Amino acid sequence: MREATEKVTGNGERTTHYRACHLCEALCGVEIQVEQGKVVSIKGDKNDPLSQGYICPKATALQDIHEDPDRLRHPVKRVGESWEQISWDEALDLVANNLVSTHQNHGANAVGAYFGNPSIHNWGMITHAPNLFKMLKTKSRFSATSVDQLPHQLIAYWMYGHQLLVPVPDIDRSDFIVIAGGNPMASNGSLWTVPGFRHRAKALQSRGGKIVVLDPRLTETAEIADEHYFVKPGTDAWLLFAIINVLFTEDLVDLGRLADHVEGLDDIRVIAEAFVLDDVAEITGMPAESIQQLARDFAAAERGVFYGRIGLSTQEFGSLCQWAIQLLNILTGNLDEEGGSTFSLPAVDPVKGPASKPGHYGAWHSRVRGLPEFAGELPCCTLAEEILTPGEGQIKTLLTGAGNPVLSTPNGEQLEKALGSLDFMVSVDFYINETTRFADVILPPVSPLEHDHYDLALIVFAVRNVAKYSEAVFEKPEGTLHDWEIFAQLGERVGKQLDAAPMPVFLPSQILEMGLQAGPYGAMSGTAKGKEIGLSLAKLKAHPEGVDLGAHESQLPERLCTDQQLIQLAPKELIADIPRLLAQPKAVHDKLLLIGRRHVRSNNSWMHNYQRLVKGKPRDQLIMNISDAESLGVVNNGMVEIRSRVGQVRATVEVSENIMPGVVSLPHGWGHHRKGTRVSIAQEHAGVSANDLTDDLFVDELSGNAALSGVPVTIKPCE
Ligand SMILES: Nc1nc2c(c(=O)[nH]1)N[C@H]1C(S)=C(S)[C@@H](COP(=O)(O)OP(=O)(O)OC[C@H]3O[C@@H](n4cnc5c(=O)[nH]c(N)nc54)[C@H](O)[C@@H]3O)O[C@H]1N2
Ligand SMILES: Nc1nc2c(c(=O)[nH]1)N[C@H]1C(S)=C(S)[C@@H](COP(=O)(O)OP(=O)(O)OC[C@H]3O[C@@H](n4cnc5c(=O)[nH]c(N)nc54)[C@H](O)[C@@H]3O)O[C@H]1N2
Ligand code: SF4
Ligand SMILES: [Mo]
Repeated sequence: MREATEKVTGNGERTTHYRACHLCEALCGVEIQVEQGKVVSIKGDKNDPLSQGYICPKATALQDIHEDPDRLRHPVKRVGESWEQISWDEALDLVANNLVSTHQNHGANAVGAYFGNPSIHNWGMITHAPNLFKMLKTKSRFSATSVDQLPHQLIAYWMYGHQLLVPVPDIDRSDFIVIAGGNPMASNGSLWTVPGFRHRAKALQSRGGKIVVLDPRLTETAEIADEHYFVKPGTDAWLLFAIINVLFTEDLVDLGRLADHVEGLDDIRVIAEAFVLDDVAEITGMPAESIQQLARDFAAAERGVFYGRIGLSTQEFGSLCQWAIQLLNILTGNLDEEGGSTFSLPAVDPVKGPASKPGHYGAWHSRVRGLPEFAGELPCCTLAEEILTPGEGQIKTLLTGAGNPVLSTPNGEQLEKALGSLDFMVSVDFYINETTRFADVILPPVSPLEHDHYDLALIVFAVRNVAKYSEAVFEKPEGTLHDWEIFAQLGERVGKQLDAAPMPVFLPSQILEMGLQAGPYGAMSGTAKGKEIGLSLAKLKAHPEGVDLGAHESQLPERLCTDQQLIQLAPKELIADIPRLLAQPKAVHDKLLLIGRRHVRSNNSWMHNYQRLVKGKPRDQLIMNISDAESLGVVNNGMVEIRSRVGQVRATVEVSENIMPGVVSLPHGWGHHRKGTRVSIAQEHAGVSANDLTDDLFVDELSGNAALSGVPVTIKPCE
């Protein structure tokens, strides 16, 4: 047993703090040393049961964010072009009054909200933001989900009955993994909490296992894989259904233990017949023999798993792709089996627990374009038009929390126009970034090291069941608020004015304690495991390195949330979407297709203000295949103009053989040249924003998820 804080006294006190890095989904355990109130080192924690000492270069940002002079420490109000520091009372009153007056004068839906990615890495926002929304009752809610994993959640909801029943590759026990549209060597894994992916992949390979990558770029993951195939952006659904077709025609379908727990198998067989190998080879660019061989190898693998990530969800057929991925694992008997595609059992269980939200689809539609809501949120590619289009329900006041949609959602320039036209905007964020600069008031929470932490969201996708509570490293300075306090106080103020019944406010740690006690490893659960382990906050505090709760175990059919606990193989909405895929134009047009990429020293739009992470050669080049460069007359390091339906940007070209002909790649999250921000280092490394090219009208129509991949662009060299 270790103390959360170990003190060594000498010339000045040195303390050691154990913590989970919350910056990305990998949740690495870190050991932070502090001397005289200053972080002096951040290292991987070897005793963390999940990450076992692994960290990436971004871990240092925990210190850099904390110390960044650009980080806001007090609420600010915009006065013309400048910002004025105001008190918390004034700020919270001003915000609450504006939220309430918009609500009263224009209706509940005139108050919009956008929540960004870090909001799910911040447990206080998860526990306390809903408080405010219960008061506001707006249907104009948006989040980074719909530029990301929405199709995964939708498919889980339709097939397994719950949006969070998303299985993950059981890499530590697998011997065959196909990775499509994911680059864990750069991203450290997503909807797959797999810290130290490299080490785990190596272990798999040294057990005799194999990794296959399907990606339009020869990525860092493809480089360490055993096989890599180029796939034309946006055509994966063809490929995946062709593999399913091979499984049926070659009699390789074997559902194993789950055979009696599925519905709709015949429908799948019929659908797959439309995907003929030779056609699919032409459409996707992957040779017919390779598709066939991959199907055979996958079916033959003892413990195999197909994984498809963001390159498959942020495309025109994102939902069909994620459906096909689940089908592949089920049809080969790999779902819910050791070394296959397995479900976690988190200590605070969002699936079977009392706060479970299975999801709902199409309960309402966006006002302007009629795209469906999912789980209470509308697709964020409709945010700008919902602000700009007059009529009842037009968004007049916007709340953003932990996000930067100007750089992270399609058609950023249009969104800028929209934000500039709002009656009122408030942002809960500690930076004046490309989005929050439009706010009238910014409410900054404490620094990440000034609050305690428990991961309530991403742990669902972890490769092992673990639980870890991190104490704050520093006490929060006087006169500052946690994210949860900001939302609790706004909820209280808004509730009072709207005459809503007050909500009881518990601390996040009290909510955690209740969740742990009632959860599958808690004494109150009444299960054998619960009695044996008796997980509680006190137990987590006694083990700051984290508590290991074991490898994933088979849980189906009991964990399913569908009627009669049957897996729905062929939901009607998905079947109805197949004709849209079959109508996809097959002709190769004269446009190049734009995709993105990630770099291990970056994280969406907000790791560019730390010198240690941006130093070195620029990383925002447009990668282009040699053959395209030759035919366009573009040279390496030359400047080009890239145009799409919505905009144009200029970028330097990196000519490469590691990208498919006809495809170009530009990372997102850059474009820090915009005026009025306060991110000084990022401004010196401005880059351009890929989302000034991505198109708000280019979506997966079924889910409404943005299609950020496969955007048609034209390119010409600059004079
Ligand atoms: N073209 C293209 N676009 C993409 C993607 C892509 O692959 N290609 N990826 C998409 C994906 S997957 C995502 S998730 C989105 C991300 O899009 P967003 O979530 O909108 O953007 P981020 O850059 O993550 O936002 C970071 C902001 O959160 C703030 N923040 C950080 N921590 C906290 C905190 O604890 N509290 C509060 N209140 N604020 C905090 C930071 O200060 C910063 O301003 O981008 C999407 N956009
Ligand atoms: N370093 C770093 N880590 C991060 C982030 C970051 O910005 N930087 N962001 C975090 C977030 S919010 C998320 S959601 C995750 C995302 O995690 P990943 O899904 O692993 O993200 P990417 O690295 O963008 O990998 C997507 C891959 O899809 C490929 N691709 C694009 N279009 C297609 C297509 O049509 N078909 C196929 N088959 N492949 C395609 C791209 O070439 C790319 O290699 O990463 C998280 N981790
Ligand atoms: S991979 Fe890096 S950023 Fe992600 S949790 Fe680990 S140390 Fe933090
Ligand atoms: Mo994301």
